[in-house]
Amino acid sequence: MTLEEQIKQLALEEGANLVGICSAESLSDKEASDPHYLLPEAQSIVCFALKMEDTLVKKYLSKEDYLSFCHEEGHMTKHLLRIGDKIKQFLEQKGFKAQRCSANFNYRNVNTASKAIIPALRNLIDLINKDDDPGEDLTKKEQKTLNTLKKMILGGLRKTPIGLIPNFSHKCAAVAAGLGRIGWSGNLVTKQFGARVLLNSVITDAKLAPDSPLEESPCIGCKLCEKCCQGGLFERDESQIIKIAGVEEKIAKRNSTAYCIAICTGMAGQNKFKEWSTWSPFRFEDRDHLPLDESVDKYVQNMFARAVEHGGKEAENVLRLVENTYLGRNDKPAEDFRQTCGFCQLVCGPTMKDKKESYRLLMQSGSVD
Ligand code: B12
Ligand code: SF4
Ligand code: SF4
Repeated sequence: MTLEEQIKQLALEEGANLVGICSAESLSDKEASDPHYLLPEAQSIVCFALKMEDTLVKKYLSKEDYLSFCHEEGHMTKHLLRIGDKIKQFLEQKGFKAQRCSANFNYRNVNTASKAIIPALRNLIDLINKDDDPGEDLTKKEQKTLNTLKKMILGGLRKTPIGLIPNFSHKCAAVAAGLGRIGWSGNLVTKQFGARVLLNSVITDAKLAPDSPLEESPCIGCKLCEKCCQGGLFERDESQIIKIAGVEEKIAKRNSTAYCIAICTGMAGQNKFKEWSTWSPFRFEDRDHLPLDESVDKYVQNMFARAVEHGGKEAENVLRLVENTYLGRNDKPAEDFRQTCGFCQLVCGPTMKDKKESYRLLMQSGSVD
């Protein structure tokens, strides 16, 4: 067996559903996908995918069962790290350098070195809750701490980076390695599983024979992904051309990431006509007034600060996001994972019949209070 075949066999034995190889050179033109950032000697990337369980996705979309799907996503993320570690070990045993990426929550422009923010935010939320409790009084010392923490942390949240640059873009690698193509939504769409896959990659200095990108895109242009997005991250009628490893993709024109962050982080999530929602119980004020220009970034940053000031569950939601970002999910139990939207990805099942059924389930699913 060639080295490439051995790597792919190992990935599949470890549970990957799709695996492919691309060259480092093919991805070096874009900051987000330049593998030399993580491994200066990078020559090749092994990219792999795990598929989601369709029945759990449908129960999630129809609001029948929340936690089973959340746990599935949490376990998938851990599984992606394990597969990556096995490939890294294998390559290192062969004498090569290898860098296993994080599946998600790892950005070039977010400094997560100091984890002190996590206990400080916990402390702030506890003090806000205590202050709001009519049966409790803050001591002078607590009041002082509350004021200091508010100044420090709320100021920081109002500067939350919105344009996130990943350490390494798995979607770009997956296109170059032939796992799928970028669909209208901006998600990777595969022939076998639609967009219902999560990705990870291993970067190595081994010069491996690359696979070819798929010639035809599995995206059929149904745009059901856009119909179930409340955030407006991407357009229905306007397109943009992007180029990945020489492949031209015509995808929806993408707007500020803030439009997804507002919804997908669980800060809000009811559709305009109040017929259905995400799994988030929170509704930010002025949902219909989410700015349509670049001021949306500021608006969403303020939303995080306002949620903390509210205290209670809304503040806990922000703490969860901060933990995800700072711990990169590596150090958190899989069961802690909470997803509230992801609809643009989850609606995009492997067949048109599945997509239509998934869309119908979501539209009839009502609202979470
Ligand atoms: C940052 C990020 C986000 C940000 C920004 C999204 C983005 N920029 O693409 C936010 C928070 C909005 C987000 C949302 C979601 N994400 Co996300 N996210 C990432 C992350 C960390 C990097 C994304 C990336 O590769 N960007 C590529 C760069 C090039 O995009 P950009 O600079 O913003 O693009 C601009 C230009 O450069 C140009 N462009 C030029 N080249 C390219 C190439 C691509 C691929 C695109 C889309 C654009 C683009 O277009 C844009 C300007 O309009 C990856 C994990 C990882 N490390 O890879 C997960 C990842 C992409 N997310 C994922 C998922 C599932 C989601 C969500 C469905 C939410 C969820 N439930 O998890 C939504 C989907 C939103 C959507 N329709 O795109 C999966 C995707 C799986 C799949 N089948 O594609 C990933 C790969 C995580 C994983 N390990 O599986 N995400
Ligand atoms: S839902 Fe339809 S249009 Fe959207 S990415 Fe999937 S196949 Fe393409
Ligand atoms: S995850 Fe939800 S809010 Fe974000 S782009 Fe997809 S459908 Fe829209």
